Amino acid sequence: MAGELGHPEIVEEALDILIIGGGMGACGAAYEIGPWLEAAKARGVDLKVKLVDKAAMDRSGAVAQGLSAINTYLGENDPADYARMVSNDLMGITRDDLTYDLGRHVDDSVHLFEEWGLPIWKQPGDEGKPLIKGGKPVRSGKWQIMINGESYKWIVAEAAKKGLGTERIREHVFIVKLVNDKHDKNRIAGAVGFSVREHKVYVYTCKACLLVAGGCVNIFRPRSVGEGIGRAWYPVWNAGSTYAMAAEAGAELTMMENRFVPVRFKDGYGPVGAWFLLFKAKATNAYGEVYMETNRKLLDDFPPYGQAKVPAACLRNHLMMQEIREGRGPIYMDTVTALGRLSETMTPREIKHLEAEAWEDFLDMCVAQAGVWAGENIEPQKKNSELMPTEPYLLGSHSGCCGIWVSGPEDLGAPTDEEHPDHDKIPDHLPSGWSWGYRGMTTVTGLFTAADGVGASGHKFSSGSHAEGRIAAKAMVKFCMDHKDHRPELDTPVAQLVEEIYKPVRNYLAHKDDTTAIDVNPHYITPKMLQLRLQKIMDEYVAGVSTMYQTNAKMMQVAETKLEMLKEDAEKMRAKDLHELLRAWENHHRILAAEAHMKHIQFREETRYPGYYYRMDFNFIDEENWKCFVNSIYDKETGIWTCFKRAHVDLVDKSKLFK
Ligand code: SFD
Ligand code: AMP
Repeated sequence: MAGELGHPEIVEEALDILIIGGGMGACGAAYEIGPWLEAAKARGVDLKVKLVDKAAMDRSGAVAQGLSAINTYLGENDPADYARMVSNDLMGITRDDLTYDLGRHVDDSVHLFEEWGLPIWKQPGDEGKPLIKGGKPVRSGKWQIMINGESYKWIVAEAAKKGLGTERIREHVFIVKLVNDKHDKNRIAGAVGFSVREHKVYVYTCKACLLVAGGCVNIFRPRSVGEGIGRAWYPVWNAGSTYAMAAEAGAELTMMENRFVPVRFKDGYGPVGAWFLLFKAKATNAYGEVYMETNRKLLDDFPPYGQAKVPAACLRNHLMMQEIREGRGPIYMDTVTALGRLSETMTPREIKHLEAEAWEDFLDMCVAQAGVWAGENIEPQKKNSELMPTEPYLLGSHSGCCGIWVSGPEDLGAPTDEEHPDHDKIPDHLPSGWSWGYRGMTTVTGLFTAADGVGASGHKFSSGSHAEGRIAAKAMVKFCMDHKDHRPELDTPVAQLVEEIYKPVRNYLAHKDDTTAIDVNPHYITPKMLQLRLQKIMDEYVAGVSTMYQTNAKMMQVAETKLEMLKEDAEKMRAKDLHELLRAWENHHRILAAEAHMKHIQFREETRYPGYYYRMDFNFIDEENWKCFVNSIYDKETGIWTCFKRAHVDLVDKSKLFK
């Protein structure tokens, strides 16, 4: 019967624009798109839009718990300097066109957040004065500003809902796959998904689609075990949907070898930025030695990036990991010295306030860490806390740059100024293959992305993700106007799509009575077991925590075979209810994202990111052969990944970065 497990109701909807996700990128798009839709309407084109989120927008995505800082606010800084910083932190291989473009737009989103009610810390004397009116923010670092951000996502989602209208939003629907066009396999025609609350399958057709479903978490075995297993740094519900669905649709991915291994407060995954930047704390080995000083000479092994005035995050990790490898752990954040020094000139009342800020940093964005402090009797002014490099994460908006290759802005090119060392070598337009008309469009016609989806950039964080969603929304409306007579047609019959989605349910219903123990069955595997298997493979062979982030070609050969077998077994995943159906499809997405990661690491024969991963058979940076993008295309029919190089060009002079 329709509406029961195994008999979903089918809901079909014809749209012009589909937004997949409800996070920072999607909220940016939802807010921005309104006026452009009005402009289109004024020209006689009434565009139908829908936003679909697997969760509830008020608390979905990476900002769910809130944040205590906005890490990208330029203010007085120059966007070219921002592009330089991003390039430096990501070891020289980023797209200056994308980062510069983001840098010149991001502040507008921050000004909106403040207008919508987000409290942004101000310098003494400027309290209550908005940024836009010249209020000076409390900067933790050159690019970061402090906020009272527990309700950050609520505030941003409210504006998005108001902008788009709740009738154009559907929550609790997980998108499983994109569908290409019947008449053009390199064009998007729609997407399919299912409700995680009701037995309903949704089939959308669209001319343009914004795929902003975040990054990828839980492909590696996490450090948390047993009762803490759900604990991770990036949100566990970001399951690689962006990368997997784009790859299956035929989009070119870029820099999927990149990962982020954040250093975090141990066990709770609490943020370190405020401690390093605002409180000026230092990290030490077990003997109180500051490894950033004692191990500084190790930076010389990785020219030219080791000579940067600010060493990249992966290189900072590298110096820390040396201590762990050589047996001088645990690593500590020296909170005692930092707070002690700050409080030297303070009144007791001011000291109490400072201590409260230390707690608030966690309470605003990582409550679990405050729980660890409380549970372990840690008062940061009296006792230092352990730090630990975590398991790897795939993302394109935080301190990582994996993602999808997109079209850059049309109005930017290489600098023509005579002082640029390469001014006579670079054409005054973007390098070939960097821009094809619609900012944020992937190599699949009509498929756009933003935020964690856009590769080869990074350091956008929450504010930049929002801004990039806004940029994409505008480009999508333009695309729809330019293609207003196009009629998308799905390349697969709806009944077949529904059967594909419900396969895990069919596996369960067909075989559930073969055993008495529901989780043990010769014909199916539970999503949980399959996920554990994926994590074990990635952890042990593709540079997870158990090998201290080391791998080589031979290990990846093993991983390749094991992943192939895992993919075969994934077809046998069971779903005994909608929750497991969600988990099953998240796993499919995770496996593809993991496979892309592995294939790219395999292809890049160097160690571009020491401290994130080490190719022990090529344990050096090879500027001559590998200062280039590694891109890939996946063929969903054959299951074959093709990796290739794309030339890298610096559009902004990077010499200022080095000593
Ligand atoms: O401390 C589907 N981030 C920080 N940014 C800052 O500005 N300051 C900070 O302080 C930050 N830090 C931080 C951050 C994130 C996290 C988790 C922690 C700490 C603990 C980074 C930003 O949050 C991040 O850059 C942006 O949120 C990225 O935006 P976006 O849009 O790419 O992803 P999202 O917000 O996670 O949203 C994803 C959405 O997709 C939905 N979704 N919907 C339908 N179908 C599917 N298949 C789907 N799969 C996913 C999700 O529900 C969600 O709505 S700190 O470390 O530096
Ligand atoms: P995190 O809490 O590690 O996510 O960092 C928040 C922000 O601070 C990001 O913009 C980081 O790049 C930056 N950051 C963190 N630690 C350092 C550090 N030791 N030196 C410079 N920047 C840092």
